[in-house]
Amino acid sequence: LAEGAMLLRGFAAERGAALLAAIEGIAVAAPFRRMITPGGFEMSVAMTNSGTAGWVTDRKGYRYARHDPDSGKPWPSLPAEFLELAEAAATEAGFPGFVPDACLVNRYEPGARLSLHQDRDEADYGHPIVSVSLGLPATFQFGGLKRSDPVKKVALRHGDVVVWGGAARLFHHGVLTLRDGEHPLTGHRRFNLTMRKAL
Ligand code: MD6
Ligand code: FE
Repeated sequence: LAEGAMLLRGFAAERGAALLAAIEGIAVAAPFRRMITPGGFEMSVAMTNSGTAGWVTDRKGYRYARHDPDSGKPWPSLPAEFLELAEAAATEAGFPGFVPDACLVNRYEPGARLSLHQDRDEADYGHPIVSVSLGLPATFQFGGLKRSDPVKKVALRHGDVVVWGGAARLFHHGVLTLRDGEHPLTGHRRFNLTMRKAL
């Protein structure tokens, strides 16, 4: 995609069912919810987390929190399948030894979108992010350091993994409005895992 950003087509495809089962387990302890942006808007993407820290947003801002604000409990721990996949994908992309401590789980239903943003709430941008797409396909927008930089569009399908770090770590990106469809494992939904070293 760019220097530091690599798309690994189908890298997680054969693990899709196991990853989705792990997501179901996470959602039992920490249900998906639509969070509120600092500007007061409800996000169209529903989110939950696993790991030592989870990404949250509310009227006070964006941050990582060690506890689920809805329950007051720690987030469910990172499943072993997530850790293994993150390490393997990062190694394949040239970032060996990646050990995430946070996984944001995004759930898209038809009509949901994620506007252009940077991932910059992590403590150290020296670590990459590993992103896994499951279920319905989506169009990913991939820009540059400036919000106004031109964007490339790339289709992300079930099992695709994106690893990015290095020069691309702070590039803007987003997901266009999800179109309805039916996937054998997820029905009318898309899930995305983004694994990070947040703390
Ligand atoms: C998504 N992904 O694919 C949203 N962020 O649903 C992201 O926002 C993202 O794919 C950082 C690194 C990789 C990503
Ligand atoms: Fe992001």
